[in-house]
Amino acid sequence: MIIDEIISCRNHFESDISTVNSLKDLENLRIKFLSKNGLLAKLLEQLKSIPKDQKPVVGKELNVLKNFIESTFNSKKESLEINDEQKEFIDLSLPARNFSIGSKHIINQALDEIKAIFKGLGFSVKEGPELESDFNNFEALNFPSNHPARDMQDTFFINQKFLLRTHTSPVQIRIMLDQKPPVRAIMPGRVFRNEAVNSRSHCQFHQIEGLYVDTDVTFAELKGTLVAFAKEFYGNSLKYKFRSSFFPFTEPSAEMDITCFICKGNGCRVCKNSGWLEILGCGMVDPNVFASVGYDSEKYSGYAFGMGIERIAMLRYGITDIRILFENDIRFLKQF
Ligand code: 2NL
Repeated sequence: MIIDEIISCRNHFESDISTVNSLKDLENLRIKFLSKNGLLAKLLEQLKSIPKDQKPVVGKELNVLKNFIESTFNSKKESLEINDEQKEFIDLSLPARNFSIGSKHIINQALDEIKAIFKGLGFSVKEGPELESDFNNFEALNFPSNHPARDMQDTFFINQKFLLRTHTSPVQIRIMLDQKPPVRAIMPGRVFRNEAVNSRSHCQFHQIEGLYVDTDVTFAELKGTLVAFAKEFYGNSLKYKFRSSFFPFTEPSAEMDITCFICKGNGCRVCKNSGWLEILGCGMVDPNVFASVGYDSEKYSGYAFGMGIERIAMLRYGITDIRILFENDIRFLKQF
């Protein structure tokens, strides 16, 4: 019966068009139903052989089908064309989209500034591994075997012989084992301590150390170099003092204080009302250190110094919790 075929054609069309997602699919559908040899044309063709008395009814049904197919087809076509236009539409007059390139971490900013100053004073920059031997990290640096730093409590040991370096001094040992004096270099890098993490101390931080070895190097040169550095980094008007101190690897040893750059020496929360800030440790290289790298301490003398970078960055920006420096929270980092 032609009426059944009309119903089946409509169902067929409805199911086909529901899967159409592109203009190409739609064109295939048009060929199948609406072209000269399509399904609709074939049904219309059959009308000729329908008995006269049934023609008005069948003709009407065929007309309804034709209108349905054509209007559904056209509205589908329209919506696909709009989609297509939106996909392809590029407004060349729009300004370029902003994209964020991040910012340099304040630890690296401080490191870079300090490196630039010492390069200007004739120092080269040397780096070394974070995994070190007990010899380079402690033994060669005149740490007695019962020194508390050599305890598992204070140092991350990998095994009996290897550890995570607790300072950048092993880089100096490597250099001295590697070359004869004169040596004039600074060593920036990350170091590790086996400490509970809290707002004031962390199990990782950064240091810059410096070393100068030659004939006739004096404590006066050490002072001159560090004062030149401090004035360039903290400002020309600062006052400074050297206090005597102790390190296993230097003799004599000292710590350098400068007038607090927050309150200019009047006393504030940052300098704990003393007006002074400790910025580094230093001293003349201990003869035992020279002996362990094969330098003749009768012939050569040298100075060394070291400073913690987190401390410098925290003082500079009034940061009170060291942990924020290692969280890499973009909201913190992009302020600087
Ligand atoms: C500080 C103090 C210092 C050194 C580091 C050093 C290295 C060798 C020989 C002698 Cl190979 N000394 N380094 C000397 C004095 C002080 O660091 O407060 N650092 C954060």
